[in-house]
Amino acid sequence: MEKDIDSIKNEIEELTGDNPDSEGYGADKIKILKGLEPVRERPGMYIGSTGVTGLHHLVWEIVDNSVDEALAGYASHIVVEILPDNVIRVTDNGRGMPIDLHPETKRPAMEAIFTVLHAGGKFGDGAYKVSGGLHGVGASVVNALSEWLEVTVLRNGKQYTERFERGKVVGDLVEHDTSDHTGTIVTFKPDYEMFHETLVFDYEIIRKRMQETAFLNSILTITVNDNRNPENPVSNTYHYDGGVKEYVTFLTGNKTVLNKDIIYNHSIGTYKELNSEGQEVKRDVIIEVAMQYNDSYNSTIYSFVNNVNTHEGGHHEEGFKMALARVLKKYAEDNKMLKKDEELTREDTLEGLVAIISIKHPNPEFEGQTKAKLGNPEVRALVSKAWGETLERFLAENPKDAQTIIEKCLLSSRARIAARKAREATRRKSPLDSLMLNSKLADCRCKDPSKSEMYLVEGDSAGGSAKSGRNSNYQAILPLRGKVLNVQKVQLTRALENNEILSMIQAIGTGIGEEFDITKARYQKIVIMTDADVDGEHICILLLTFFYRFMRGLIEAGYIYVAKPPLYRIQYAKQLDYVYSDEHLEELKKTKYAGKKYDVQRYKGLGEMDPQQLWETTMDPKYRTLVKVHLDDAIIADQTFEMLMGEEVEPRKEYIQANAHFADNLDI
Ligand code: 28G
Repeated sequence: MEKDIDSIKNEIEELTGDNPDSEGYGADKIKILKGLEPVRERPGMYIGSTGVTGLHHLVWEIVDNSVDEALAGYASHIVVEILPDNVIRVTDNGRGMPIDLHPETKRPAMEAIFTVLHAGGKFGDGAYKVSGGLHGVGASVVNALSEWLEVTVLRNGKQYTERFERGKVVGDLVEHDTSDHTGTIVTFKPDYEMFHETLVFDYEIIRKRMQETAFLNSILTITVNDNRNPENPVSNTYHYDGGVKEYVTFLTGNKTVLNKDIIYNHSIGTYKELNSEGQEVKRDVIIEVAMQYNDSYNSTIYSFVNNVNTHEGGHHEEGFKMALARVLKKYAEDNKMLKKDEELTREDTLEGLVAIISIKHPNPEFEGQTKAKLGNPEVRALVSKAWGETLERFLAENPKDAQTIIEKCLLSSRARIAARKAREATRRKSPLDSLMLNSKLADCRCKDPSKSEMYLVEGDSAGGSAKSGRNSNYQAILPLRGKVLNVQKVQLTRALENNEILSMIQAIGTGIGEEFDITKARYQKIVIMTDADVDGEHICILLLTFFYRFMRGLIEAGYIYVAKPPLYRIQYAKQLDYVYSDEHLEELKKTKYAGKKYDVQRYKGLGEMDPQQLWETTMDPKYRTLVKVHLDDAIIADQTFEMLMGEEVEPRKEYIQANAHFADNLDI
């Protein structure tokens, strides 16, 4: 039942009252309306990637529609379920998508939402379309990338269902039951033709994101279920009356707080912009900020725009930091709290801080490497003004807290000055500059960073195989001794004293921390290659955490990769396949190797492969699978690292149990 573009446009006109071809249908509205072919041709353009991140984007896109319905005031509860076979079902108790039939085509209004691509479009003037994820392309993209998708609408006392396959209408809307409430249910199975890397949803990724969404929208209750294993169903329900304030409390954990009451602002700022007709109109920005100091030295600042995590910051975060530094500095000066020669810098005011900045903007611009940075300049002054006033008032009303906070900032300031002096004194002796390193790096011949790769390989024996198997023209190998680096036993700062980590920093060439310079990178591909067991996982987490904290630019530039070595080798006579997932192994047994006396070898570690095998499966650009590390992944690694290192035993136990498939030879 293919549709031509004109009939689609007619439907949109009918649905929204807008004519896509008319004069007034300008840049602020849906620009291009198309069928879904482009999505299947270039899925990455619409969901960022077809890897694990892209797979989960499908869930965010659907859930965001439920969140929009909740923010519009009609829904309060969302349920997200992973069903057997990695099918996703999302349910909300909103009004139910409109299903009235188009007078000419006689198709339900909801159908267009799932079959028409709103390419490059923005949503109606002034509305807070919480177009989520980093792409905000909606239900039609999910439909296009699903083997099948079913929508059930509860409305008018009835239940209606329509089914799609690979984005195409395959039947009519069927009325099949009564219902005493309203809502929408979307069920879909991602298409294996589109997602080659994995079709397996990660409950933790979904649970965390839904918990975050519940923190950011206090009206919502969100339930997350994993029903894939009938013997072990998992369920979590989140509702936070305190919203972002509760988020701050959650992130602070059991650290000692300096100000007992969380400092909080909830307000509306307005700015002017030109609408599609060129008239000046006022727009509202909803601002919510919550913050509390604790006695640690970390600063945890999370910012969001329309529920999208802006990892790369932007003008809302800048406005917050500006106000913080300005107001604290002025308070300290006015109250004569600074000794002579003392001053407070912005950095000093950030230590020991937990803050959430969440704004809702009708027209957000997302910039940066990962489109996770807010580019709207007007927001800076709005947040700075709102937060400055709140903070000023808090300090005036709570002089005891004010004094504790300023003293903490001064402590940071003194520590920073002392550290700088120490660094300057030892700089010449820094091991990074010296030749005393006994590096095991086997470098490549190529000196062009854009063509050079470095493999960080766990274990001496795998390192040896990698050195023999590699193409030494452009592949460098640095073996890392796993035992030394096991995250459970090593503090991150101690990693800096580790010879192999030092060799790695030296080999990469960019320097670390404040001295980091991406243009000095000697390789534009740095590949982490570890065993698929719990130690390998830990080393990978440590390295990602290390890069995230000390060499973040490498991640932002997209230079960091994780290699996926095969888990199995299946062989029958001269037929041979390397297999990278359990699902694929099962598939091969039922197809290609069915009825044959095949042999399956399970690789426990890289060390079990000979140089030739390692080259063929994991290093040869023709066959290897490399997963590019995104900032999100590194943030998750960083949090996991904190958890593994932290004092609480319970979450660590849970993590290890959740990763029990690695637990062949666990050493806790
Ligand atoms: C369960 C998974 C995902 C949704 C609704 C409800 C309405 C709706 C959705 O309307 C057209 C575009 C914006 C108004 C609106 C129902 C008005 C009256 C709705 C969802 C017209 C779409 N009755 N619930 N869309 N809108 N839930 N959950 O998708 O202007 S999508």
